[in-house]
Amino acid sequence: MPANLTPQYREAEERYREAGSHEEKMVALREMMALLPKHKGTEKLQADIRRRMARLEEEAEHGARGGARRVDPGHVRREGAGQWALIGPPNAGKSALLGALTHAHPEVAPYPFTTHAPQPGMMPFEDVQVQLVDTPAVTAAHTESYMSNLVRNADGVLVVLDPVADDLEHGLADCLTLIERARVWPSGRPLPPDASPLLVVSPVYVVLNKADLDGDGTFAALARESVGDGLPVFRVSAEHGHGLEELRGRLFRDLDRIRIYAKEPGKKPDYARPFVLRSGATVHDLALQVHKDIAANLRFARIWGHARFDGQQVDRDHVLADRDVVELHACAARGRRGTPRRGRGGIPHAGGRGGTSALRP
Ligand SMILES: Nc1nc2c(ncn2[C@@H]2O[C@H](COP(=O)(O)OP(=O)(O)OP(=O)(O)O)[C@@H](O)[C@H]2O)c(=O)[nH]1
Ligand SMILES: [Mg+2]
Repeated sequence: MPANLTPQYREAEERYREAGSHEEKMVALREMMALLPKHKGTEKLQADIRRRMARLEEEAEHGARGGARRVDPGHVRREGAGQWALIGPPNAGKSALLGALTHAHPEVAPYPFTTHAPQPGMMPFEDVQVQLVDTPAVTAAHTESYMSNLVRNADGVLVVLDPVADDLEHGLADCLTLIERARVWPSGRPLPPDASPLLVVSPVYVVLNKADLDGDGTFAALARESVGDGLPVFRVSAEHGHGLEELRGRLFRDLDRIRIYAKEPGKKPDYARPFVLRSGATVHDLALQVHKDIAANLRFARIWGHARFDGQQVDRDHVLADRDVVELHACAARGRRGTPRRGRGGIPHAGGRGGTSALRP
């Protein structure tokens, strides 16, 4: 079957060929995947792109095979339910916010340009964890070259500002320029009909930090006017805790993920380690995350939660809802002598896919 590749796909492929850095290659591969028509004729190509992405990911972590360890300063391995990039002008409190929301201990100091490299931290929320990445300051004079890819690769962007600072408007403008350069379109703004297919639509929020220094919210009100429409604004104090709980909830919910608790027949659900899937995921998507053999041999599932009744039998295309409990039933795989082996019916406990594509918290 012909692949019918579009000119935009060819352009992304060209960018991949010309990419100098690891991150540029990764961005180009993601674009190729997004632009690739999804049908039978492109299945091999899809698998090939996925393989190349996995290899790049592996190299970023452990260095090219047989070669020297190759560290990409802008690469942060994705972990947990999703990744938010914290960007902003110097001294706004990005590191203080990372420290307040996660178990990380970044350096926080009363002078600019304290943070020199991206630093991740895991934010607990209910029974999952969301990854936040603190980054070096963004200014018109200097922004690390990898920032654009870091912003594009994240699932969401937090622009952290100090509303009491004199140059709030410049700080905001510099961050918006970076977001535009990264070809990220804020999900709160309507996408123009002639938008480039290469744009990535992600939530972009403005966090007005240091609310404790702005008691009656006068500065925050002025800042909101500068921010304009389509960018939700949160008022917090990283150091005093104000507004952090609301932000924490939004940082998970707005990733548009669902949590699924797997159970084996006759046993209790595993509430400790939910599988995290994209909203709209089906029983088959869950099975793929649990184990490819289970996905291949899936017969049906039983659902507790948003089903019509507890233990309802559903097929592979059933769309799951947040906090469903699911029991997967796979049929017997054929043994060597042609006799069907007994299917396991249940779910191997630690069967979540490894690597970056798994959304296991
Ligand atoms: N009053 C108050 N001060 C804060 C708050 N959050 C951070 N700060 C202070 O602001 C200063 C800068 O904080 P950082 O977290 O280092 O800021 P940053 O944005 O990471 O700065 P760079 O790494 O230099 O870009 C420090 O003196 C913090 O103590 C807050 O909520 N309230
Ligand atoms: Mg910092």
